[in-house]
Amino acid sequence: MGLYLGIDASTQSMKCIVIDTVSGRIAAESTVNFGRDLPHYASPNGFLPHENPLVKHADPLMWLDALELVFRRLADAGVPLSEIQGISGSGQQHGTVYLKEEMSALHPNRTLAEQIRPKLARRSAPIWMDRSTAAECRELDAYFGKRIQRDTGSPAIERFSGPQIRKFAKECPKEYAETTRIHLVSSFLCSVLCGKDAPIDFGDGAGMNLLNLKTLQWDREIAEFTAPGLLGKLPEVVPSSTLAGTLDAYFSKFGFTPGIPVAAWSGDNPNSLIGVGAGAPGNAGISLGTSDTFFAPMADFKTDPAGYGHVFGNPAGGFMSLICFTNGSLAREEIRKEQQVSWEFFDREACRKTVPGNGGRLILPYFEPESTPFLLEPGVRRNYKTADPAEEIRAVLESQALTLRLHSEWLDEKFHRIRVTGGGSKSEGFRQILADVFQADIETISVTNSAGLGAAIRVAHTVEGIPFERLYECFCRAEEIVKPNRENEKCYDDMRESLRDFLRTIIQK
Ligand code: XUL
Repeated sequence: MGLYLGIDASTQSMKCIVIDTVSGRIAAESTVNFGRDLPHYASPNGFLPHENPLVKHADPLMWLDALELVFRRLADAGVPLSEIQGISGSGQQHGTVYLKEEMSALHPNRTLAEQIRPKLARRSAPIWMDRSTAAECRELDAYFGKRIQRDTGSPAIERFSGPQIRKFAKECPKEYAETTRIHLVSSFLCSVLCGKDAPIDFGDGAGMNLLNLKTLQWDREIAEFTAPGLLGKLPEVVPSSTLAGTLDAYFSKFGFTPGIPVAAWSGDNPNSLIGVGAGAPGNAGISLGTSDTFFAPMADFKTDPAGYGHVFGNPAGGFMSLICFTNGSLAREEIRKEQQVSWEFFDREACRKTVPGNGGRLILPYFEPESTPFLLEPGVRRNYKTADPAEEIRAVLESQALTLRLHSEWLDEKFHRIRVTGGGSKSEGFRQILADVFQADIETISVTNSAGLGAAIRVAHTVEGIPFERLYECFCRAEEIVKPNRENEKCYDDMRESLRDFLRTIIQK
């Protein structure tokens, strides 16, 4: 028992969280924001500027500098890093890093960026926000049809890794041929910690359109079609609770004990599932961030007939679903500004002074192209003509909650408890709407960095065999619980029908 470190390498920041399995407390946290702390990378939002708005790449050296800085901050804060007993991490999903030399033991006197730079076969890494691979997705669709989704858990999707790799192989065949290893963000950073090549776990590997979820092996045929010789360039794929290696001696400069275990990293969504304490079937998580996501463990492997939901490996065993709604807080914030109201207005006026059902008002507020439902043309559509600001805000919250419910119904599961995180979860009024729409308890937890916490919990579980349930008890206890109001069930059942009809009028897919 002791201290375990979870690292969260997200789109805009690198964060650390240290848990203490003896006291059951969070022992320390530290953050590096790419825009604020590493401005020379010119990536205020985590990606490099590009003339084509569909291209979103990041500089992997920025992540390495951030890793050094976030460790330095932990050490400077007096955290006893020599007592850390194991490390794991979480990476933004789908991004790919291309290496032409094997990852090897680190040199103590050169920075990580200095020594990894010559190993990069491609100076930048496409990330999940990249939307420039539509042609490659259609090629995969044309060749494999429905098999891509049936076997990998997701249809060919622009932000996924396989189409990114195919595009690179087509456009830069020489650099692709020189590439000997292709990592995800998660397995790349894990390899750096270990000073040797690390595996990809089932959680993050499933976000590539390359992992066959029926065999839990790379799909030979899909890999070969994606890019020539790709199978030989992919790391091994393993269950999440696997030791990837041990900590390279390089990190003793921050005070870590070299040789401590490093557990395989995973993607941010699989880690968050664990970090909100929802790894067992019957639970679900909703993250209300810039985008909203709905994720839940799956009792059995199945795919979304509508093609929106994804299936990833659940780090606690089996599978999990993930559904991503691009216009989450993004839309809430735009409508808030349009109505010239404050966030406090949401709870005080919009939720208290209006009634559930809101006269049947529904709004589809898409300010960016939406992934669920798939819509390339942004636009705000309403089924009503008039609404005062409070009714307008309630319409957004109810429509978003109903959309979350509608697009999670393919899971065919009654959720009794849903853990919510992210900025949007601060509104009690929104939580009540979610409780009534799902007829489930809506719970918040105190830790905001659920991905980092999930990684710390996973390594404690992997190294010491502490059961997940015991770790959830310590670190993921519910802070506030909002109970559903049964009287509102019928009204939201009816509105769900109207929403489905309304969506049918605008769907392009
Ligand atoms: C999930 C997805 C994002 C990224 C970045 O499919 O694209 O959630 O993992 O957070």
